[in-house]
Amino acid sequence: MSTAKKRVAIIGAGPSGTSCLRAFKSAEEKGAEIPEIVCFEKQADWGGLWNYNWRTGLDENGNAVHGSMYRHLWSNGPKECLEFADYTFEEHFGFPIPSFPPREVLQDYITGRVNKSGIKHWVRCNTAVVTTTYDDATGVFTLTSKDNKTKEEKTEVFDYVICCTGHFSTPNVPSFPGMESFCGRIMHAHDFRAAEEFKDKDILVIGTSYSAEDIASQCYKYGVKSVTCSYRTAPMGFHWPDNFKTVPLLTKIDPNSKTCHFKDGTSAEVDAIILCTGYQHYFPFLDPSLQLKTANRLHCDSLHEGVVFIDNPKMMYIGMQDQWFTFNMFDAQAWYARDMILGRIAVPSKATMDADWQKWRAAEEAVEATDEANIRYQADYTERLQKLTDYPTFDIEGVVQAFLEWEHNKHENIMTFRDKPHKSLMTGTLAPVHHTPWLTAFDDSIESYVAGNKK
Ligand code: FAD
Ligand code: NA0
Repeated sequence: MSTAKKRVAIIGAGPSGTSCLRAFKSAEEKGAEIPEIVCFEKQADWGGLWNYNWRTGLDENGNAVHGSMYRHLWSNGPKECLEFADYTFEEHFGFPIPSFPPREVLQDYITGRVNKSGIKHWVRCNTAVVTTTYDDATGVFTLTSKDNKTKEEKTEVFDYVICCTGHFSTPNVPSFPGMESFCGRIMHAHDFRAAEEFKDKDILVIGTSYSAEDIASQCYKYGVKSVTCSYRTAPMGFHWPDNFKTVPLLTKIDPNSKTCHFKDGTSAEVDAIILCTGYQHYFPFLDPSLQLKTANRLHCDSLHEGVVFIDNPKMMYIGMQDQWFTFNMFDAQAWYARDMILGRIAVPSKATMDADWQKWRAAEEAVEATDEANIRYQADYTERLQKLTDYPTFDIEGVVQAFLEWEHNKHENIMTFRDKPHKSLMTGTLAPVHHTPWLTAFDDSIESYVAGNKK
């Protein structure tokens, strides 16, 4: 059956959305007839949260700022673990570059692949999806979007919707007794933009995952006086510099003061509290019956193969998992979603999807609480999907080994792991060592990072 007249809405043009665009373009380049694609992006350009925005709170149009990205961010994992199998860093830049690129370099890489395909006309920038409903009788979605510039709304009909809006945008903000009269600054990681404001300050970081780890490290790099790291479940376990201390959870703050008390009876005076307490999956632009409700986990609730919304298989989600694998996992998911839409993969019955979902949930729950076991679970998932489509095969076990090497380097020295080179699983090239150690490298520009490493 021809799919030429079908219409697919992709919501969001970040890494997940651009993976979908690339997947459809790749099928077209190989001679397939593809549906009409419309990708809605509420920001002024594509790139998702890699498209840095200095704003916090509301944007220039009065909408919640999407980005949680900060100015001096350098990749937390080796670029070799997220490299696209169909577009290598070496192909993009023309020569090998080091392993932990700053934000701007990764943005250039993500958008470079899709720019090359000439498909930007599929993307409507500055256009936010405001509502999406599904009609069982007609079997189509009605989607309303709003042009941020003209404020005009447009309602259209689509056969499929792929939600690619990310899930690190709407903060999870717990409250602790005494916050209301704390005499310093309280912020969530979502609003952190640069570490300079914390130079010579005493800060309290709550949380133990990537935001906590990296924001604490950034503040050290930019001259913080002290960092107190507070954990709920377990400490981060790194060898931190001497001006760090680790304490259990914050219990209360003395009234009208900067004195914070912790579960072990200790206290600290701090100038700022940075809540690195994660994010919520939040899709207010979808009818409640289409909304994914899940925690940040490896096997999301309600999604067949982590992609297809079981209650309505024409609704799909990309990139909703807790993430070790990122860009190449989004690709594997996008190729899978595309092939379901093109009819190359049959949509299983609801009973089959439910049974399958239970199986992978049981497997997820049986995963040992170690980084290696979690990485392997996501590696197996990515490999399973990748084998179902024509997405180029790559050495996924090699990626696992690179992650383990990276974990080892972090535990050896959390301030120097970014100075270590990793080997590309796509080209076999060992990355050059960056010209300046991360801790003393204050130029995050693409010129310094890329051209500065050209031999
Ligand atoms: P996003 O990048 O968030 O993109 C979603 C897009 O959807 C945005 O452009 C947004 O404007 C758009 N959108 C949202 N709502 C609407 C709407 N209603 N209508 C239209 N458009 C909409 N991963 C790594 O691999 N390495 C890293 O170093 C790394 N660092 C990170 C640092 C931070 C601070 C955060 C928060 C995450 C980081 N990640 C990192 C993980 C990150 O999730 C992925 O790299 C990636 O950005 C996810 O892509 P996405 O397209 O799913 O979501
Ligand atoms: P993230 O660190 O923002 O990474 C998102 C953390 O919050 C957990 O430690 C959890 O503790 C804690 N927490 C939640 N509620 C709490 C509460 N009420 N009290 C105390 N602690 C609480 O979020 P999560 O979800 O990983 O951790 C939540 C993404 O951002 C990651 O995918 C990462 O890739 C990305 N990121 C990357 C970088 C870089 O690349 C930097 C920042 C963020 P507990 O007790 O549940 O363990 C450099």
